[in-house]
Amino acid sequence: MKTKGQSMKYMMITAVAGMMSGISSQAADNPPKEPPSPPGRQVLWYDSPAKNWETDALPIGNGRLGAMIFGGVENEHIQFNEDSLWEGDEKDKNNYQNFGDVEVTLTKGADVKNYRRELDISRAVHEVTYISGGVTYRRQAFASFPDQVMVFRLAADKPAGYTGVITLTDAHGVKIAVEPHRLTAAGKLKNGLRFESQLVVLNDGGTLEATPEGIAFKGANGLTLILAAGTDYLNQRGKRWRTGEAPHRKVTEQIEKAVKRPYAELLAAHIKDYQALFGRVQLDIGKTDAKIADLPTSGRLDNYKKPDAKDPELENLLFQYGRYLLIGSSRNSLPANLQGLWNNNNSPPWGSDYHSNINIQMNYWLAETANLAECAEPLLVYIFSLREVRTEQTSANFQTKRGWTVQTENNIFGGSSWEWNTPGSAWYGQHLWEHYAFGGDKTYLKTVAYPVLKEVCEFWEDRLKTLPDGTLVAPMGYSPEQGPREDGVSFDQEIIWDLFTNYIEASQALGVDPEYRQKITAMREKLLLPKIGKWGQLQEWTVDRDDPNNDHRHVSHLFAVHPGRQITPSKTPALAEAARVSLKARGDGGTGWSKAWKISFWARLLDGDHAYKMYSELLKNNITLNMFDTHPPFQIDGNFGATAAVCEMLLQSQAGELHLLPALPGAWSTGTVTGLRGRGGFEVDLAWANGKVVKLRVKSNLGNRCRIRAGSPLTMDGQSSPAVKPPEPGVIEFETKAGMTYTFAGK
Ligand code: FUC
Repeated sequence: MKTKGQSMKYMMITAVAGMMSGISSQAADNPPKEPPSPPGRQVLWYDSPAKNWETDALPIGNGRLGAMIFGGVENEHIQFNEDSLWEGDEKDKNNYQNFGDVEVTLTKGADVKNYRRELDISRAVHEVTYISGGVTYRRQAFASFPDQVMVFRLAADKPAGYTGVITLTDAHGVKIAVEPHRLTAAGKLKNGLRFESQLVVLNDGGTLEATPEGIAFKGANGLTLILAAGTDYLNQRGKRWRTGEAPHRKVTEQIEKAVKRPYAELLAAHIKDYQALFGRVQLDIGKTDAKIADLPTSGRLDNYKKPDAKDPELENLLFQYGRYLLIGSSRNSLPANLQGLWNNNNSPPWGSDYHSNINIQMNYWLAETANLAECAEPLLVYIFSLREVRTEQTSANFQTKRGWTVQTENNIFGGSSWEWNTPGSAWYGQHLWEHYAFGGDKTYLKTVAYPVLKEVCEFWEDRLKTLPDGTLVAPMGYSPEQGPREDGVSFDQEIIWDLFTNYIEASQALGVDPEYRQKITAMREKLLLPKIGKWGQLQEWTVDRDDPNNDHRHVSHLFAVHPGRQITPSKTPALAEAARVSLKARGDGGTGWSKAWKISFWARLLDGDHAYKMYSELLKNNITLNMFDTHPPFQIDGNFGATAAVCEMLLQSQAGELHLLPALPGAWSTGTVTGLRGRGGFEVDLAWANGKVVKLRVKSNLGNRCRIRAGSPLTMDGQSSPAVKPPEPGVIEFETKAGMTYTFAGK
């Protein structure tokens, strides 16, 4: 067996060596010809290497695999992750794990000049360039979704004579197998999860040698490193959460396929694939003064902290960075966790887990609106995978027979810890519903979303308590991190209202279960509704005891404003005003995610200037050098929440109409956006000037009737008057055909 294994490995090395000719011809074609940052590219860039993983290093990711890159001149440090490397099981929530590190140590370069490290989020490519001894060195790195590997290239414009050593370190202490072209780490976690990472090194000229430390290279003009990693995790409880096969075969296959493709081809395939998603939304909220625009990102962030600083392109970059990070941490993979998937610690803050009382949901608010619906799928699949184990655990805790819910902290095996977050599954249901509300896929609705919505309704049907006057309340609820457990907390009531509403609409859309729909409709009528308290606030509890001095970061009782749809300024103005009073009292402080949520609240309350104030405060105070959101520590929900909030400022659709520029701040009075999505299957491009819509394109993907609230008159192109008689000033309504685009001019 052993001999056979070795000879197979040997054959692979020979095959890899044979492919080097393809790679080497690329190296000569790969000098840094283009300027580092042509206009229109969105980049984070720095004039020195990263020192700190959490705040400086830059992330790349393909949804499943990710890396943080430091960009040192003499020592390139790449820390990497794969999103299923988790300790724990159904009973033990435990932690998301670090995978390992790759280091490329190079001999000291002479007089290093013009150092630049950048992350181009319009191409999802990381680059390091510098000049040393008259040679321009250039490194590129990317995480390819089509090839399911990460690729690192070291090149130069003249014979570079790269000499040094490449090491792989496994975060669980596994001994590395060293071959001249390949480093392998294969092992098992304490929970039995098998994992493997492989790094293949291809040299352009010079030599490679296996040493006890790693792979030594000498006199190479270029090097290509291809990294693949995986585990035997499977998101199926019936198979005990395992594929049943060691990850070796798959990881090897991924590597072997990638090494056969020339570097330029891997890069081109990656960029094409990435841009098909990233390019859907473009935003312009103003130009930054050239003097500021030329600063490295660190300088931009510093400058932005000044009281009157203006940098709309940096504000835009933060918006787009959220989209970059979601594409990087949630694609045909597990959902983005508290750190997306980037984690260098085997015992990270909160286990880098899935928190169900705000954080995992916030991670996904942008997915539908910011036109990344594919990136929502990992969450939906994850929710679906938990049903069986959660039903058992829920039944053991609540003695229920139907449906399920979650505790606050969750892992990938359905394991859960800390406080029961009773409305957690109903909140998950919102994501299941919204994927349909935006995309309109009935097969998905029928097979994935509807069964879950229904069983969670059943959970509440069995659990809701009837008060003497017939009102229904959720027993023993908990408004996250506020006060004791009691009946009828607003957080629970509002989420259950949302669940019932989503269920009713889902069953209508499918034309199924009319009787059960009626039952849920009747129950929704009886639910205890939000109340206004003695200081005009929206009550957090049934008892009117909200403290006006409570400035806690959780503002859970405003769920009905956002992401819910029970309270809107147009339909429930008094409750919206009460929500505003509560929000003002909670104040503008908080952690990154808390601020991000508050921006969305202000947007839903149609106060664009307050939303903008908080967006810019988040950017000033909760964004680190690498533009990660910090709680502190690093917590990615604030990045995602900030992007989602900007969408809410520019387009809302929760109230049965496309509301254009509902919360446009004075600071962004002129601009354009393309590709925002609205419920009902609409894609919207907008141009505005002085706060008013001047151009509008609405693409109707599903052929639904379209109602638009623009706030100012719009005329459909090709017609001299509005398409239909406006139902009220500033509102138009018209029928659409699926696949057609409708364009309008505004005054
Ligand atoms: C909740 C929040 C904390 C943090 C943690 C991951 O408990 O209260 O602020 O976001 O989740």
